Amino acid sequence: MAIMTPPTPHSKLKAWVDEMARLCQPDKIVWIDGSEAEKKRLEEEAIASGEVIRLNDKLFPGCLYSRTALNDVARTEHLTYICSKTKADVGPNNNWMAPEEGYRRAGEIFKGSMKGRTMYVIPFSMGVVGSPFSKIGVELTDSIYVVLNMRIMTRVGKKVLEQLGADGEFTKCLHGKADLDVNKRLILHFPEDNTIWSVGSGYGGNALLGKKCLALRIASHLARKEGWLAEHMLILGIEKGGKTEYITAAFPSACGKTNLAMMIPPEGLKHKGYKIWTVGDDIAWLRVGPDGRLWAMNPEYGFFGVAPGTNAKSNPTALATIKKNTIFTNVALTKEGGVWWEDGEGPAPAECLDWQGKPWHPGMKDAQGKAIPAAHPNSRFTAPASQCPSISPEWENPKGVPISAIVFGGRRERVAPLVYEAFDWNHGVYVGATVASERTAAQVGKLGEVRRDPMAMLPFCGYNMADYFGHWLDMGKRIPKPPKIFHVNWFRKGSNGKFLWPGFGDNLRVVEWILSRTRGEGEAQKTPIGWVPTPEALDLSGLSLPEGAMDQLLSVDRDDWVQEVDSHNKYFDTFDGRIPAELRRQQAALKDRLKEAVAA
Ligand code: SAT
Ligand code: MN
Repeated sequence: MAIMTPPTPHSKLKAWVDEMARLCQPDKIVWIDGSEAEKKRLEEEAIASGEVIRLNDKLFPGCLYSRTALNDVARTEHLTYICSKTKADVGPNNNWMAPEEGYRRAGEIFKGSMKGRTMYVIPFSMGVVGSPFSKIGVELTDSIYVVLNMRIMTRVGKKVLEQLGADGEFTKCLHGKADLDVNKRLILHFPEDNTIWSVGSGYGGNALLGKKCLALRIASHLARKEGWLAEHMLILGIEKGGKTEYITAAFPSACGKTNLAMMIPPEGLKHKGYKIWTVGDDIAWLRVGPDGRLWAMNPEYGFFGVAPGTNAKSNPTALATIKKNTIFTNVALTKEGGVWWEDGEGPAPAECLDWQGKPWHPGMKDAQGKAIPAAHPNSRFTAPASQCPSISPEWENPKGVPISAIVFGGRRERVAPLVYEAFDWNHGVYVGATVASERTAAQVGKLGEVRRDPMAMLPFCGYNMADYFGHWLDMGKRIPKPPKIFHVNWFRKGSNGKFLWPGFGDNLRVVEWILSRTRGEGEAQKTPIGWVPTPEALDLSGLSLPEGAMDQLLSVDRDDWVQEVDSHNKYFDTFDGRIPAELRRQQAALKDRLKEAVAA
């Protein structure tokens, strides 16, 4: 085995790399330093091996194109486990495997799996290197694609090793492609050992271990221990009149977090002079600041966004961000060496190669007569956050930004109104704990199926969600000046089956109301479920909605909600008596309010 002298005095790190190399038996070990020269070398190697293709440098300077294996296109939640000591510790929201069994089963797959391959050692920091709020991980991987993506999504290399010093704490992350066989795929988290083992997948959330695995599953566990919150949230700054206020928002995967984080004010509100600043689009780490407010930081360094649906209307900021130095995965490849996806820019190319590498032309149908998409619905771009035209000047502030409002949301055709405000922190935790959403292409499974996705963390909470709700309730006691909590639903449909709300930039109208409420302004009416804007409270200038749309959007249907509130209790029942009493109390209080409202 070719041995490069490890560029670190950290003996535990070196010993662990040695041990993992003995297990996986790579031909070579390469320590990632994060330099430009290294990037060039890796890209050339990956192009030579056919793992990636360079796009036309005139159209897409510095961009790469990649395809995953056909069975490896989304997170595989059914193969994702939390390996804590007991099953009760991980709850019904996670798959559980005993730690010894996890190491044994994955170990068998890892064994010798890097023969003939290189093992890359990627020291990475989630958060600004050196911030007391950041966490360091080291990922070992046999995938150059993973290395190239991690270089965009996290801060990597020499500076991280320097920060780690001789004995710093780090999360041990082992990743291997093995045979990319779904039957030999496991994504395992060992919170008690601060360790992640992922084998058999090369896809984003399964393989870029800094993201969902560390920054959410392991971090949520650490956050509970250390008294903070690791959340599946975007962070957004809204500037007006020289003052910037910040909100976070938690939506399930592929429900528009990236679009909201990069939104452009709609024409009708232009005269107000808003400027939107992007701090993060997927993950927020939140802590109580010395001023008693909640402060949020984005632990990531790039965006891993859904490509289909990204166009000059939906998200011009994202389009500008991905013009250069971006990796495209599972989109369509055009003859000119460019990329295309459904609902993207311009008409479909007359011919191209689809995400599987097969010739494609518009109008192609499968055996069932269903349109064959050129790009996979969960195809992605990986782009440096620094390239985003709306990136906040504060995005690398090691302290984060102060949060005025927390927004929860899901994708629901019915039931949930466009927006409502929780009565207080504990009620807000209840609202977050009972979020439901229709399944999207970001997870393997049945599209459209409604599932509870509390705080958009269902697939990402590294421990029993009942205890997680308890932690949220606890945090409320520790934040002297808590942000207000809201719920939004951009996806409500009218009786004609069409979306009622235009979404995208027009969402600023809702955000504007949310911020006004945090300042004690903004008109609202009290409903059983929370404060809902009065019909005049949202500034709709320049927006023409169909007759009656606003009433439908803001309506709280009692029958729907009576059913909804019963299903909350059934959901809570799945936690074997571990649900905090306060949430049961909230459920009963909501039920009472609904009864009173019916009687009134
Ligand atoms: O694939 S990822 O998990 O990184 C993206 C997502 O599902 O949110
Ligand atoms: Mn996400």
